[in-house]
Amino acid sequence: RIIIIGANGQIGSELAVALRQKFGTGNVITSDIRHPETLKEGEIFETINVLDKEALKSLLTKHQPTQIYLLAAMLSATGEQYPQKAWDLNMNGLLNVLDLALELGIKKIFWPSSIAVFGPHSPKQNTEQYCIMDPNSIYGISKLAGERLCEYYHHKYGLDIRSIRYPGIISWKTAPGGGTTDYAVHIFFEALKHGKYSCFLSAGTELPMLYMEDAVRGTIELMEAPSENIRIRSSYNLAGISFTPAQIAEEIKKILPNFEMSYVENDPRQAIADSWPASIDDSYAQLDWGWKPTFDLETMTKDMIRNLKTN
Ligand code: VAH
Repeated sequence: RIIIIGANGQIGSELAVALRQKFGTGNVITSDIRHPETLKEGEIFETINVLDKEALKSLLTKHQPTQIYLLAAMLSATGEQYPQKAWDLNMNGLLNVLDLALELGIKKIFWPSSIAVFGPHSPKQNTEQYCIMDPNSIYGISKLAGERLCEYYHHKYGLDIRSIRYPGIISWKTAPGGGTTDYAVHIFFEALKHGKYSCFLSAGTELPMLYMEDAVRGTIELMEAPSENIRIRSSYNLAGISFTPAQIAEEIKKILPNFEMSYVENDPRQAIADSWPASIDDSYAQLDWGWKPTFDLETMTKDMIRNLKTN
């Protein structure tokens, strides 16, 4: 039995689909702070605020999950508008889950970190698993602190918690909320709706990205791997596709020749993006649990446009 906390979000909503397919709809409980608009036959949803530890304890006691996926968090751009709230949600939400998992004997936990844990002095290209990490966004700081907590709870209490440093995730089903990499999702919606997009990052801003299908598959592969193979108990680097706004615009133009791309200067998200790596070295994930991406920029672009046109 699995519970997903933060199931309405960009990643949570698609993990819910994949986990229901894998384990059966009745074995996956989705939860978030607000009830979703639609629920299909047999789907279980619980409204929960991950900061309300008592409510969370009764929810976990009621459903007795063997796995928790904690996807509730405030992302980088919104975090810079409400730093105290971002720290509170990202840190105390995680602490509540870690402590309750210990108290209730819940075996396995997934918690997402991010390439946002790297900062201005981290290597920019092929950023290694272990290197200088000086994040300067509150989101990145909370994710770095969260990684340290996860590793600590594993070594001190034997908690089987697993984590991935997600790149920017690109998907068409649920729009992301408040991220710096969201341009790479918005561009597709705008290209199809208006034939043009005004990008809030500069043309040459290269960032590590990952298509949602690869992200969901990789997450479940990590969670299914034998515990003894998992050497990294902070969070695994994971690489997908690195590209710039100019490169993805060119790829879209191959399918929509009239698409027009323009750029907005001085958006606050530019400084966040400039502090992050351009590409990631994910050799530990490849070695420990056989990770490899399947989508490249061309196949992702085709798949995004095909799905947005038909859904
Ligand atoms: C964000 N999409 O932009 C998230 C992610 C690496 C980026 O953490 O904040």
